[in-house]
Amino acid sequence: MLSENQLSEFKENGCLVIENFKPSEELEELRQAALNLVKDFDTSSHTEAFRESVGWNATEYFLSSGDKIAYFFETNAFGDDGQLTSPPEFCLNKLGHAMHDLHPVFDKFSRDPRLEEILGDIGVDAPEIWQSMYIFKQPRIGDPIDWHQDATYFSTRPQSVKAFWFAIDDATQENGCLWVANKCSPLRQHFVIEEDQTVMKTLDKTPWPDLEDAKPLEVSAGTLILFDGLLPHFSAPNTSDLPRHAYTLHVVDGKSKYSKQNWLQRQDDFPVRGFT
Ligand SMILES: O=C(O)CCC(=O)C(=O)O
Repeated sequence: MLSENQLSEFKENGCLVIENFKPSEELEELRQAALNLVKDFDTSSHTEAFRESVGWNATEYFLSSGDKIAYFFETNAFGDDGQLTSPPEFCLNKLGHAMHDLHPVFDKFSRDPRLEEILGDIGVDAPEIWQSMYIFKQPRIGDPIDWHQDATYFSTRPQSVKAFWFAIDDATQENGCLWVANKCSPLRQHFVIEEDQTVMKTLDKTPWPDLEDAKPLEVSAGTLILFDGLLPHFSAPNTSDLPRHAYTLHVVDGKSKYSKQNWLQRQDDFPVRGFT
């Protein structure tokens, strides 16, 4: 699937941009599926948990979302009275984290045989899809995502996590496209569960790259960005009037050892799956 040039680009930069990967019909099908989930989401059925379900807040709601379709809001989604300031479709941050296993449209989009081929090309022989996220990055209130490496959240021995990031809309600097470092670097942090508490452990004190050593990935809808779990990346706030929907998958190699301290674990009755 990947050419020699693409393979060497991925090896060198920890990142590969593949334009026109998904046709517009598939993008629209996924967008519609996400919006239908939002339409069916009964905000009155959620009490405190959903008010706390903002960004990466490690609440019980977040920590138990690894095998569910859960709803996470932008930081500014709630007014002083604790009520949503606009309907959920305009202030949700993302849906996560198991749409790929629980929803037929997400399942089909995620289990595209070409993704498995790409993973084989880069040496992930026994892929396991641990997480899916539909990220809304709302116009004007879309929160920034700070510098991080995905292996912080999906640690394996040896490190193997790879991210697939699909642009559902055109992504620009104005609407908060991804920024990536020029290359992979040592894993700085591990987000772990320790004695029922979540802890961000420092593993390496290498500073995050300067902006001059990062590049914005301005891409059209349908583009796939593949990146390594050790590649630092972030996205700035969406200050524009346009949405920047994206869909991501995090995949590890089942031949590596998945850390028991990772926040996302699956139970025997709902095990992690690959592409079949
Ligand atoms: O889409 C974004 O804004 C950031 C996504 C991201 O950083 C991730 O999936 O790890």
